[in-house]
Formats: sequence, C-alpha cells, structure tokens
Amino acid sequence: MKPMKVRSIFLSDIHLGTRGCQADGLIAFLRDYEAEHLFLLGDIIDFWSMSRSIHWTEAQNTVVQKVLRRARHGEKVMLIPGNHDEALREYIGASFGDIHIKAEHIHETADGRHLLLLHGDEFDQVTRHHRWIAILGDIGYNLLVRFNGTLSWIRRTLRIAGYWSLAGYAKRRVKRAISFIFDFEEILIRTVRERKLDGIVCGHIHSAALRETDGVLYINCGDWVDSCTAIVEHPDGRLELIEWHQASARILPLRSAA
Ligand SMILES: [Mn+2]
Repeated sequence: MKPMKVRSIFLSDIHLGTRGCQADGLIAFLRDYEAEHLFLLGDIIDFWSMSRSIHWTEAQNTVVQKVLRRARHGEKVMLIPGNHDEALREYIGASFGDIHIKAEHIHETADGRHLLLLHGDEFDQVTRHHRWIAILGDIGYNLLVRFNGTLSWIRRTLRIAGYWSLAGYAKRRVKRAISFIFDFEEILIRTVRERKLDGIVCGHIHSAALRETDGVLYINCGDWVDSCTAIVEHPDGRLELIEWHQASARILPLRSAA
C-alpha cells in the first residue's frame, strides 16, 4: 500500500522513554503518511521521566530510526524542544543527522498562511513561573496512578471516605483543568495576533485542536500518549487533524483504490 503524500506532518508530545508512549500507533501512522516537512513540536523524548525510570521499547527505537531515515531521505525534519526535552534547548541552531533544532519556526503553508510553530510551555504559567510545581505535579501524577489502589485501601481502612467526596474533588479538578486549557489557548491566540501571523501549531497540553477564532488558527497536535493525534498539511495547504485510531479505518479503503 502506498503512503498518502502530504506537504507537512506536525507531531508533539510523543514522550519516548515512558510507559505511556504509543509507539506502535505512531509507527503505523508514519508508515501511512509521506511528507516534505516533518515538524516535531516538543516533548518528543521525555528526559524528565527518564531521569527517574526509563521505559524504552523496541517500538520506540523504531520510531527514532524511522524519523532519522526520513531525514536522510530528504524529508525536512525540524525539532522544537519542549519542557520534557529541554536538554535539547542547548542545541538550538544545531543540526543532528539532518534534523534541525530550533526554538520556534514560522511555517508558510502552500496557500500562503504563516503559522507560528512552538511547543507552548513558555506560555503555560505553571511550568514557566513554578517549575518545581510542574515537576512535582509530574511525579505526583505518576505516583498517583501507581498507588491509587493503595490510597483507596488506606482511605477505606481509616474510614475517612465519609468526610471526603471524590466526585466533588474530581469536579473541582476538571473545572480547573478546563480553565487552564482555555487560558493557554487565549494567550497563544493573543500572541499570534500581536505578531500579525495567521495561526499557531503547538503541543504541550495534550489536547488536540484545530479551529479558527476571529481569523486566527489555533492548532494543537495533541499527543501520542493518550489521544494519538497528528496534524497534516495537504498539498493545497489544507490542514487536518488526524485521530489515528479512527483514521486507520477511514483511510484504508481510499488508499486501496489509488
Ligand atoms: Mn510539554
């Protein structure tokens, strides 16, 4: 089966080196799309998480090999580091095996729109001003997932369940998460407008989006931990959000006809 030819692929938040990374899905996605430009918009390799424990699989190796191979074969690969791979920020301006590392980039689409590409953590007030909260939050989340069972056992044993409403707690958390995403998007849209650009493609908050607000495009690649999403630019400049699990079923019949 021949891969679909697109002009650009935008990916972010792959989190290689972690248990959550959906490397198999990403390999399948990359097999199905060929591009002129491949933009990796941060948190590609999760050095934060790897400093605590490394989860590196054969499939994750394959992802790295495929990307290097594409760069060697003429696909223009650019990597913009995020906060989980900020170690790579020391190499901004350098190139490794045809992969160019930049802090941000302005991409012109085939139909002449100018899009700002960046990871987005610099616009996240938590990671920017309270770095330790972000790191602790990250560790805390992993611990929470691991020890959730233990916690509820302790709670049951101590009979404190009656004094603590999980539903209420979850609701408050969700409300805060929604306002966090909203603030993040608002700041980015404002930045795009100030810089007189047409839109932005970013990552960081693991919440895929493709929408236009008052003439400004807000695009977020999502992630390859949970949602398995990517953005592609078609040869005519049209941008599309691909949700991988659905896309594989939808695109297969079209391809076999080609
Ligand atoms: Mn990030």
